[in-house]
Order: sequence, then C-alpha cells, then structure tokens
Amino acid sequence: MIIYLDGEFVPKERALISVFDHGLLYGDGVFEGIRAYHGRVFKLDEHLDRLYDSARTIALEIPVSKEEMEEVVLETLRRNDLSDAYIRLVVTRGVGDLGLDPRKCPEATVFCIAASIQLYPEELYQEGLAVITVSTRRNIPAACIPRVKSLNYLNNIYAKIEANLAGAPEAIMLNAEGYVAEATGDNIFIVKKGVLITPPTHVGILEGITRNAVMDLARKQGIPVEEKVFTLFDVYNADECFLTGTAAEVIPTVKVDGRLIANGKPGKITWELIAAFRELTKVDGTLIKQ
Ligand code: PXG
Repeated sequence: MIIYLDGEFVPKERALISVFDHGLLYGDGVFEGIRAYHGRVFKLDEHLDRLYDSARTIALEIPVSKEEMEEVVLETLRRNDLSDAYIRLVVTRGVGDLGLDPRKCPEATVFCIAASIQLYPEELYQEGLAVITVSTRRNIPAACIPRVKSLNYLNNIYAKIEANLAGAPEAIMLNAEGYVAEATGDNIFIVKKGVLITPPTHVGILEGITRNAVMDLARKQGIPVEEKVFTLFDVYNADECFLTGTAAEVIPTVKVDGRLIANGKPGKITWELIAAFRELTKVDGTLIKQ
C-alpha cells in the first residue's frame, strides 16, 4: 500500500506521523471520506470543497491547492492500482509543541490513504436496519460546528458506543433541543405521504455529500423534497426511513427504538433512490486514469 504524505508517495510502513502532531494531540484537523467506483472518484469536487470549507472554518491553511489536492487523490489511487476504493484524505494542524495554540504549528500535515472498500452485507439493504436513539446529543454549533468534518469525532464515538452496547448497528442523534439531527456517520431521511424530508443543516449536522446527491436524484424523479426540522414522533410515524453516507450509500431503516417504520420493510421510494444512487455511481465522477 502506497500512502501520500506531505508531498511524497511512501510505503505504508514509512507513512508515519509525529507524536507532536496536533491532529493527534488535540484532534485539530479536518478530513474527508471519499469513494471511487468503476474507475471514477464520486463527487470529488464536492468533497474537496467541503474539505477546504472545513479547513477555512478552523483557520487551517492547507499547503496544497485544490487542483493539486485533486491530483493527490487521483495519483494515490493510480499508485495503488485501485478503481473501487475508500479514500481517506486528512489535513492536520501539523507538528507543534505541547501547547494547544495552533500558532505553534508552522505547517499542516497532509496525507491520503486509498484502501479497498469493505462493503456492507447486501442483507442489510434487503432487510433494513433496526436502529436506536441515543442519549448523547449532537454537538451544538455554538461549541463545535457539526458542518466541519473535523478530527474531533468523540461526540459521534460516544453515540456509537451507546449503539454498540445496545447491539444496534447505528444510532440516531438528536440536537440539544431534541430535534432529529443525524446518525453517527450518516444523514437521516424520512418519507411521509410521498414527500422526502431531511433535517436542514442549521439543526447541527454534517452536510453529507450523499445526502445532497440523494436530494438531487429525488427532485429529478419528481419526488418533492423538504429540508425541515422534525422530531422522533415524525420518525416513528414515517412511511419510510433511510440513512445516507459515503460508506453505507442509501440504507433502509425499518425499526427505530423498537417501533416498526410502517410495515417494517424497506419502502418504495427508498428502493427507487437506492437504484438511482447505484446508477449514478457508475457514470458520475472524476476519471482516475487520464
Ligand atoms: N454525518 C456524519 C457525522 C458523518 O461523519 C455523514 C453524515 C455522511 O456524509 P457523506 O458526505 O459521507 O455522505 C458522515 C460521513 C466511516 C465513515 O468510516 C464515516 C463517514 C464517511 C465515510 C466513512 O465510518 N461519515
């Protein structure tokens, strides 16, 4: 495995980070999780835009232009001869001393890992997930902005631990006011009377690339889409529910907190969107080979 690290392509064994890197010491940094399908990187521009927006928000200067970063991702895939892959692109504050002041770090650390992808079992898509709501609330934007895809994932990890202890594959997180926010690594959608509904970003969520792609697909199919706040009442009484994310794509959710969603089977609109999303990944995306 060949890793891109600070301007070089090195074997995995030589891709090492200092213990003084503030990404490690303070979770000070940003990242992206990206997929490649059939020799194309899905929504690469959108992922790069989000990475640079996240970095700007935490006042982190990325020492590589967006155009160069695109080439970093593509070249990492080429060096590993991958056409279907999971890509992890990370920018940390870099090496400093033991003080948390970011000014202690003169230059950001940049690395890119491309690995073969571990697919979710097909049964999960056929049968749907049974998830729970956890007591850990999503970070409030006034403290730690959820739209920033930062290296601080402890909020989500607390929720994941609660899900693990309850034997659930994913967890629904509410915001501090009790509105439905998102899952630990996925966005949430419900369908009610033919309308596709997802929380707006101001609820305090990551604005998922898959979320946005699914909303576009729905609109193209003539399905009305609304971004509006809702509660667990709306989830329990939804006609359909699903989660979206780079890793899971579009995955039906058929039980929440022990309540069946409608008849407990993945819904019709969910199936249509799963199919449309799978088609999109075949044709959309930046070609890896020139
Ligand atoms: N919410 C959160 C909190 C996330 O971390 C999403 C929503 C979905 O966003 P995208 O852009 O992927 O549609 C995420 C993304 C992993 C993994 O290894 C997690 C994510 C992405 C890729 C891999 O668990 N989270």
